[in-house]
Amino acid sequence: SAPSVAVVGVTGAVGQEFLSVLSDRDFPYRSIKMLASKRSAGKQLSFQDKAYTVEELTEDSFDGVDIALFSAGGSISKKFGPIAVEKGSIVVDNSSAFRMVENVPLVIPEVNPEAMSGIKVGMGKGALIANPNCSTIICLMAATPLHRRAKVTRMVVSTYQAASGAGAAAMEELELQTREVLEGKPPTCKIFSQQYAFNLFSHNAPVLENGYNEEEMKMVKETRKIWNDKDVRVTATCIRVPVMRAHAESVNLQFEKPLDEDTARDILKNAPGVVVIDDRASNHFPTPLEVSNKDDVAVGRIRRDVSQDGNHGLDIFVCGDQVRKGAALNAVQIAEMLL
Ligand code: 11C
Repeated sequence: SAPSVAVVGVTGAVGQEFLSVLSDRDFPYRSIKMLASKRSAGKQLSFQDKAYTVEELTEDSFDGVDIALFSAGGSISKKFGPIAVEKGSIVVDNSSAFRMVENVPLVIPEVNPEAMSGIKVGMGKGALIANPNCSTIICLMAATPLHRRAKVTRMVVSTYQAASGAGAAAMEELELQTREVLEGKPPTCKIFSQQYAFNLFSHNAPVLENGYNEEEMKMVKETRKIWNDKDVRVTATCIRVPVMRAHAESVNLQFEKPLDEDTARDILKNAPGVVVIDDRASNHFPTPLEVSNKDDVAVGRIRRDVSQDGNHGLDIFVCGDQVRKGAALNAVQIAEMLL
């Protein structure tokens, strides 16, 4: 029979998107629990024409739950993920809590579905599967088909990340600040420490001892784990830009084998979950607005890197909906593979 599902963090930006994606994809379920913090408990939600009351997340929430989709932050995942697994649930976790833990699969279904082989609803025990960071997912959706053909040896990423990556409150802050600045008022800075509207700044994740911030090091480490390639060299610079919900990334690739730009374009045109927008004549390439609320990641600006010898380097520009493919859609695709 269809699985029983729980959505943890259902009132957040990704939690709400879980519901839209489950509905859009007609995900089969026999029951669905809406879970959130005490603060949100009691709120009414409507899902597929049925009314639900948000329940407080507790240690007893997972009795009889087959699949638990978590997006309530790392500390909630750390506390309740193992409890859910203990109760026999398969947890698909959107936080960074378990991504780099050995034996926890870190999965992009189009890229490394084999990492979760054998994990299925009905196997008689719980399990944890981690959803990668949104910037990693969006980058690897485009880079992987090229990597499979010509083997990436080095990747240099620069991101332009949207407000949604920092949650619903950051999106509200961007909107509010935009109005305030236009009205000549001082911007309200609550989520971010500096003005966001009409500005951009280095990603708000903590800066580490090596000078990289956590978001950048996630791209480095997660790529190695997902590609199962500890030698691939990755560097990233992550920037927050005043865009509402889709991330953009400039990705420079260096290959072991030659790969010309026409072949790369053809490979990307045939890649699942990817669309190519690469119209040089009209200067039309992917934009965050065009991919917002879309499932596919868009790639364009596909060109030979003139700083590298022969056809051993390419530059591409990628945009993807951070809330959708970067989070909720990827997690629901993982859940589909559990059935
Ligand atoms: C952002 N990627 O866009 C981040 C937020 O590890 O899941 C998500 C952090 C994570 O700001």
